[in-house]
This record gives sequence, structure tokens and C-alpha cells, in this order.
Amino acid sequence: MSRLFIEHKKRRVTSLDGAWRFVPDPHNAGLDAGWEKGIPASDTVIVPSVWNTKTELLDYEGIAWYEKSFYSDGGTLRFCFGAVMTYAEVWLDGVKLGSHYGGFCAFEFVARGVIPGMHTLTVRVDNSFDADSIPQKGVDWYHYGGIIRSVTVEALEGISILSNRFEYTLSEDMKTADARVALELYNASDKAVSDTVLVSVAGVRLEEKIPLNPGESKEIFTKSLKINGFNLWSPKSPTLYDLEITTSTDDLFDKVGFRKVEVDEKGILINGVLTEVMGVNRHEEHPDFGFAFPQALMERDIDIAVNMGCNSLRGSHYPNDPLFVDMLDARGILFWSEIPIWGGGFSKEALGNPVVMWRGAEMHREMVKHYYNHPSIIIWGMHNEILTDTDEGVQMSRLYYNLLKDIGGNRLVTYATNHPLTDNCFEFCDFISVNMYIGWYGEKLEGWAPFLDKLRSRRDTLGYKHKPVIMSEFGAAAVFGHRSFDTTIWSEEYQSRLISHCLTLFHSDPMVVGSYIWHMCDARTLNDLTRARGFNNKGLLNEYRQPKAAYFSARELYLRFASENERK
Ligand code: ADA
Repeated sequence: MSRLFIEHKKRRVTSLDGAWRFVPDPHNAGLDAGWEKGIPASDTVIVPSVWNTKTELLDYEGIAWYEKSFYSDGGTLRFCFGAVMTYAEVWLDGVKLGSHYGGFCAFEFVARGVIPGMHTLTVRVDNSFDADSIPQKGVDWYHYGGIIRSVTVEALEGISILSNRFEYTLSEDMKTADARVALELYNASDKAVSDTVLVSVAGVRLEEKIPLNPGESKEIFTKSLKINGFNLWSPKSPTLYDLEITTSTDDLFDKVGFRKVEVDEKGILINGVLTEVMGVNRHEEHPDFGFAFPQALMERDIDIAVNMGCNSLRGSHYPNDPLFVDMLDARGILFWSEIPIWGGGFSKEALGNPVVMWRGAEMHREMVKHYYNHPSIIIWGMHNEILTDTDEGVQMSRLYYNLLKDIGGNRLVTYATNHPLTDNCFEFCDFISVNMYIGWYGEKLEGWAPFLDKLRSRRDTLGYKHKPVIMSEFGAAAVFGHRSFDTTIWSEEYQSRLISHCLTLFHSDPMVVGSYIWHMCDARTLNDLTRARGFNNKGLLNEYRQPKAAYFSARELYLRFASENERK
């Protein structure tokens, strides 16, 4: 996995990125033909990438096979996939290692007793939709396929550290942390091993002797670590500390931060400081790279958002690259991370489908597992625009809310609703998030103020006055370069007017404590009559990061709000 820092010094990690053999399998013939033992005459593809960047596969949705030969000294090998869209089955030398469902999270498989020499890794990738898929067909983004993030092979020896979770609670005065580290340990060797696991963080060290049988894996918790004398992580001062975990044969390095997130009627509090959320939604997508988003462009996207005055981003609508989240940690940008349960396609039946329900819960578990230590993530998003006015929607929301409150650490949990005046799930969120397109779909711009009044009255009548509102989506489409009078839809001027109207109104309403404009950059989507050019054109910038007029309107207001808040 690419990170902003080195994760291992002892562990031998080999990148499998670069050229792979590749063949599409539009008729699903590969499994019967035994392609796991060797794919037929093939093309070459670069990993990571999406296959849709190949001209002939621009609109391809279905199955494709990938194959890579590599040399290994053998032993116990761990194959780590950053993310594959959407269902992956993996074989080593024709022997199945396992499978994984879900497009945006890392997963891995371990193979033991591998002999030294050349080996072949084969991956069957399927990005087609069906009744059980997440998302369901009809999402408003492009459903790219392929191995979209890096692949590595790690040689494990002795007691190895597969993952860690840094849990802590801060004292009332936030000067002391009571912490413990959850470690997933694994004995990679063929004999029983007893080894010392050493954990060090923010000036505190702890050693523990752990015995494990050959091949045994176990989650252990360190004793409690009392930490003090640290600086808090905050948007203004994003202090991070090294977390080092070592055994005599293995190691894992990570970064952690100490901060407290709370919410009350007045808004979001970071370390007790009321913080107006000034954000934008961002798809991690680019027309030339799809979801295999270039690392340098991640940094640039953050620069663009910061220049615009944003202190927060919503990773709509799926877990973003961990490297990107590392960058947010380092720069003090608050982040909302969610899984791709995206309304539109999810009928009542789909929401009630036990496979979908289970897959969604698994996706939440994986997101929490892989992103737990990032201080920048202050919000978990459960789902987006589902039917939260039905029994199925209520059931799903209850389940995921309880799950995330239980395992998600010190974070707020919410979901984005597009029908807040009939929604039945306000109970299952720490604050109410609203996606609303007044001024674009249907109603005129003037409809915003009465809408907020209706929302306030419903929220208060239902007894949720203590839950503030974040406007999680609003916006208008503008085709880049289309200039006109500010009453003409699809023009940069109209989009700019709408964004200014909304931000000014939200900022002056005590119920609304933050906003995420929809969205940062135009992104490829459905090819239909509602989406000019086959793009969602509501970006403040176009897909090549050229700013539209609305970018500057948002910038002016966000910067003004920030300086007003500073003076309070
Ligand atoms: C929804 C959805 C977004 C996008 C937006 C739009 O709110 O959550 O992904 O599709 O609508 O542009 O209509």
C-alpha cells in the first residue's frame, strides 16, 4: 500500500505494480477453461489502472483476467491488494488463495510454504452489477473496472504484525490519553514461536512476550498506555506521532494523532473548539485515470481545496486512497469517509436483501479496520440517499449506526438524506445531513429559505433539536466555459449565483453548522440526457481542474466565514 511514510523496515516488501498480462472475458469463459492456470494470449495492462482507459474498453463492464509472474525467495508470502473493482478472485500458481468483494478497500491473502523461484499470481476481476451488488446499477459516477490501487507481496517471518488499531480516550482536560493498541499478530513460521512485541508511541514504550503456534493468528490488546505531554491534532496544528510496533523478525510503522470530536446543538467541536465545516464533495476520479488516481494529483486536489478555503472534504461516495487520507492527516483537513451504498439504485427489495445488508456491514468493518488511525476522519457516512422512509431503510440505518458507534472510535456517524421532510432515521445519526438541489432540480432558488424553515420545524417537532444540520450536497451544473446571464441554467454564472446564495443562507442559519458543496470537479458518469458530455457537471472545476466562476464565489465566502469565525 502506498503511504506517506515507510510502513516496514525489516519486512521485505516487493511491488507487483507495472505490466501485467491481461485479457477481458466478456462471455465468462475463463473459469471453465481453467485460465487460473494460465490466461490465453493476452494484452498488457499497467497496474494500477482502470481497464476503461483502453480505448476499446471505454465502456466495458464485466470480467477480465490479470496475470503477473514474479520471483520470490519463498516462505510465507502475503499478497496485498490496495483495491480492486469490484469482485476479485486470486490464485497463486493455479491454487486459489481467496476472493474479495467490494471496490474501494484493501484486502490480502497469505500463502505458506512457497518454494523459492518464479511464481504466477492470477486475478479474475468482475465489476458487473447484480441484485446483491454495492453499489447497485445506475450510480451517478462511472463504474470503472480493474486493479485500481497498488499490489505488493510481503515476505513474513516469525511473529508478524498484520494490522494495528490505536485506541485512546482523552481525559477531560485533554492532557492525558489512556491508550491501548489492538494488534493482529500471525506466526508465519513452521514452528511455535514466543517473541517480544515492542510498541512505542509518543514517548511511551511497552514490551510483551507473545507465544503463537505455527500459522496461528490472534488479536491481542496491549496493556493500557498512559500518555501525556503531547500536542493535540487539530486543523490548525495537525500534530502526528509515530507508532512503532516491532518483533524480532517484523515491524509496522504508523502515524497517529490525539483529538476529540463532539457535536452539540451549536455544531461540530474539535478538541472543544466549535468548527464550522466548510467543505466540498470530491470524487477520487479523473477522466484519464478513472479510480486509479495519480498520487501527485491527490496533493494538487488538496492544494486546490485549501486555496478555496475548505477545512473539510467528503469522500463521496467510497473510501479514498489511504495515501490521500495520510495527506489530509498531515495537513489538518477534516474528512468524511463513507461506503458506496448510493441511493438511487437501491430499491426497498435491495435494501432488505440480506446479502446486501451483510456486504454493507462488511464494507463498514473494512473501512474502520483500514482507516481507524487517521485523525482526519471525523465522520463515518453510513449511506447516501437511500429510502430512509421505509422499514428496510430504517433497519439498515439502525444496524449500521450501532455498528459504527461500537467499532468506529471517536467519530461522528451520519448518512446523507435527500428527503429530510419524510425521513424516519434521524434517531440513527449524530447530526442530520441533507442533500438538496433546490434551484437545480425542480424548485427555484427562492425555495431554499422556506425549505430550511420546514426542516427546522420537523426536526424540532420530532425531538431532535440537539442535532444540527450539515448540508452534505447542493449545487448546480455548469458546462465549463459556458458564460451567460446568471439566470441561464448550465452557465457558470448561474452555478456561481446558486453557490453564493446557498452558502450565505446556510452560514446565517444557526441550525446549519456546515456545508459540502456538490462537488469539487466534474466527474465522468452516465451517458444520458441529464448529464451533458457524459459528466456530472456540478464541479466547481472541470475534470482537468480548471476553475469555473463558482470556485471563486465559494472561495470568497469560505475565506470570509473563516476570518469572521477567527474574530469570534
Ligand atoms: C445526489 C448524489 C450525488 C449526485 C447528485 C447530482 O445527491 O448523492 O452523487 O448524483 O445527486 O448531481 O444529482
